[in-house]
Amino acid sequence: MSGEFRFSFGPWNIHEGADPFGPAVRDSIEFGKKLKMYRQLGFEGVQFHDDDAVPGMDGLSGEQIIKKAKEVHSILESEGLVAEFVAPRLWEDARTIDGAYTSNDPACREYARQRTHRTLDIANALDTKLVVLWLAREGTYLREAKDSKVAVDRIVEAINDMLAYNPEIKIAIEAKPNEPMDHTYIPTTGHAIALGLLCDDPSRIGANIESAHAILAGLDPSDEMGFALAHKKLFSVHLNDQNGLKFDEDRTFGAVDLRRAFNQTRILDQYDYGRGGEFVGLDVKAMRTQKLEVSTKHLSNSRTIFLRLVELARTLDKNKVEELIGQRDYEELDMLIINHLMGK
Ligand code: XUL
Ligand code: MN
Repeated sequence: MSGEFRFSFGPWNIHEGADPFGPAVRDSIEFGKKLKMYRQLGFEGVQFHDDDAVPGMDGLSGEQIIKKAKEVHSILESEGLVAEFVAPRLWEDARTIDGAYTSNDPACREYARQRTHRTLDIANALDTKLVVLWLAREGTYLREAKDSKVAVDRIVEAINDMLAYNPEIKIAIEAKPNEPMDHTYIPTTGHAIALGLLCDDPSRIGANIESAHAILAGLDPSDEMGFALAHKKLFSVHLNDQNGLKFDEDRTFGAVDLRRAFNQTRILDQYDYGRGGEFVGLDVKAMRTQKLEVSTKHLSNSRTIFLRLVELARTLDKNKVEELIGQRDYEELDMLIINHLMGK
């Protein structure tokens, strides 16, 4: 079964363990070394923030940025890897403190626009047509501080500008309800798809669904995926897990709630996710307690769990499921699923 899915992750998923309350606990692994780990871990797709590919890009000219991104593309080729997507990192610069596209300050919005153009140049140099938009600070801590109607208009304007800048790119919006903001303007997949309908070419706007983000919105990730699949909008996924409504934990896929993970693999497999070239993307972090030499297990374990759950989805007795649905015996259906997950 393995081999039907292509897997991806971003270099930030191998990290040093810093959190808001404490510094790094592991040494950094140099970018080139991380790329060498991809194939060994069973991955062929690399997800990028723009400055993962071109660090310090705000201090470089447009030409310098493209040159550096092309160098990264050559390294990818030599490692047998491809870039899945590039995402503008619009939440660290001082000019994005109050949001990027939705900032109240026109000079800050202009910075975001220019930075996004460079992101698209990088995507082009890395030979990917997919751009992910995690709209990190497009929200508020204080409802009265920004106008939510104007904010949506401004995000639409920014997306239209991207669509016009490169007529070939597709944009996957990664919805998240909170963190770093109290509330964001695009909290769920439904919001992302509806936002796309306001844009100049809705066919080029879809979603990147992260399991943890859906859970933080109080939703079931597999239902979010079903919604996107029904709209033909599931451009990518960020599989991981999450223990309740707290900070974004980015746990190993399936490590918290195996059944919830099973339902995600089941719907993805059932509706041929990946056949159109989509990657099974992971956005997982090693626990802070993990020692450096074993700090990539969360990635290979997530992949293994995904593939085992695909097998379980395929070996589930479908006739029995249909029969129990017909009888409306959902208690027995519940037991069937539990038994199946327990190997009984
Ligand atoms: C944030 C998050 C990001 C995006 C890419 O919660 O998931 O890493 O996936 O910008
Ligand atoms: Mn993510």
